[in-house]
Amino acid sequence: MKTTGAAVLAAILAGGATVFVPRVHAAASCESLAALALPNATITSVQAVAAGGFTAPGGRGAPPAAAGLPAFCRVAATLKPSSDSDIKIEVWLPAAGWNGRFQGVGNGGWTGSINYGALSQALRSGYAAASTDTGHEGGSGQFALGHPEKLVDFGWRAVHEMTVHAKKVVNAFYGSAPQRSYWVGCSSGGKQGLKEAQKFPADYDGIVAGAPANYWTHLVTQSLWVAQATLKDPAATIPREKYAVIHQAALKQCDATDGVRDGVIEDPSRCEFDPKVLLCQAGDGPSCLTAPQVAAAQKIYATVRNPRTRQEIFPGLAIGSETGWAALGGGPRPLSIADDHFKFVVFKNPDWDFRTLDLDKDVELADRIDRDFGLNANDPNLKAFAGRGGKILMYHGWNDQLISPANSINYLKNVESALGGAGKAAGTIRLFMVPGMAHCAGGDGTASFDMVKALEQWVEDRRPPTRIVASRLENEKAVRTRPLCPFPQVARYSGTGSTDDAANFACEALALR
Ligand SMILES: [Ca+2]
Repeated sequence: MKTTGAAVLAAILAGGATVFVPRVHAAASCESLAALALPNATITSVQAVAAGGFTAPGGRGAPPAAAGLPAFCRVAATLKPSSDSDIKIEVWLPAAGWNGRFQGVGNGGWTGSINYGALSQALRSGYAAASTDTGHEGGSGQFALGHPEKLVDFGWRAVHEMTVHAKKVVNAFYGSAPQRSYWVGCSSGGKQGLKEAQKFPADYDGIVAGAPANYWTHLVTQSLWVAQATLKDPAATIPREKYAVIHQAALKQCDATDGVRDGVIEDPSRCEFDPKVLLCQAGDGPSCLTAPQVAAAQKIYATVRNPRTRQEIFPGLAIGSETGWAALGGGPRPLSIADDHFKFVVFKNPDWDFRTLDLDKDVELADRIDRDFGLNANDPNLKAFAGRGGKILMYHGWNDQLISPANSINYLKNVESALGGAGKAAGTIRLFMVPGMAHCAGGDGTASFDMVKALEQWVEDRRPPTRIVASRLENEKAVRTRPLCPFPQVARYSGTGSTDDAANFACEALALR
């Protein structure tokens, strides 16, 4: 591959424009990147991958998203910003048709692996892209035991280091730096994106942060609060067969309040539902809840508070999320992501028992310890990022079964206060709630949408997203479309035409309840 710098120059001259014209071909050969010198980093392999030729390492095969990928240059490196660091990264560079942009992609849970699915998606759209395992292997939090530097890597350092090094690799390959850089992630990936905006505002021009796990210490507390509510006393355990019963009762109460009876609650915060309506008249039964089960359900919806100060720790799951309750409350063990944090980070004791979690002193301890590691990404001060013109597009499914959607609303409101009000903040950060969507994907709503495109239009064309059309796919066919609206707006049906067509809905701000 040879540079076509002359062709690029000719294109610019012919158009007389100052707009970016991406290079179609690389400036350097893929193989030559092996000799690239990066500080505190070793390039471990470079490989010119032919179209359709990608296979993931370790015999894991390629993820479905990687089928039929175009040709690319695959660079793997190990980064060591501390003596105990062992951060793996991969940078994927389209061999042709680079769109001039860089995309960092996020992970889930405790991370611990390169996200090949997300890399594939980015590559297919023409991006140079990078992913990191954040410095350890596997999805458990056990790596943190005795490895404080690895915990820092997981907390924030791996993503930042990856970003800095990946941009150098991009520059070396194409002979020009990326014109724009974007972060795309959900769950832990959403947290990683927000951390970048807070701590390294120059790393990205735009960030897609889905269902962010950004108030990590309090999120894991709420997860264990649900486990305590449902698993501590076997009588309080809600049998999984009853989730659908509770869900139907919630829908009966709240579905039609948005004007459309469609099995989806547009804004659960505008409806009240008390599972007490399901209390068994006598004994137990498949379509009712015993008194201890009612109490457990009430706790799942409840805002978790410090029992002494009554201060909010973390909001509860939303009305509508019931069919996903097994994730936090189905047992027999609590969610391991949450359990691991207290076992390996807070108490450094693999035998620690979640039943003993103290919502006052243990949460305070978790917060104090986190000051050294920075797993939390809830700093609302985005002034530096906003000052550079950076944009954040957040989204969160209302039926999220793992991370309360109200946490994203809380973070948005905190940023609005820090940036001088909702009006000013809307120039930097917008949140799109997704009715019916579960954690990052799936569920009963319209969970298929293109946040990256909406973000690019905002960053590059100065067109802020006011409405993002989402689809519900069945057998890869759209059976319903709906607009997603910038919070606090909701989609309102016009009253005529199909309720499966987004054209018959408008984003409106309703009076606060
Ligand atoms: Ca509805």
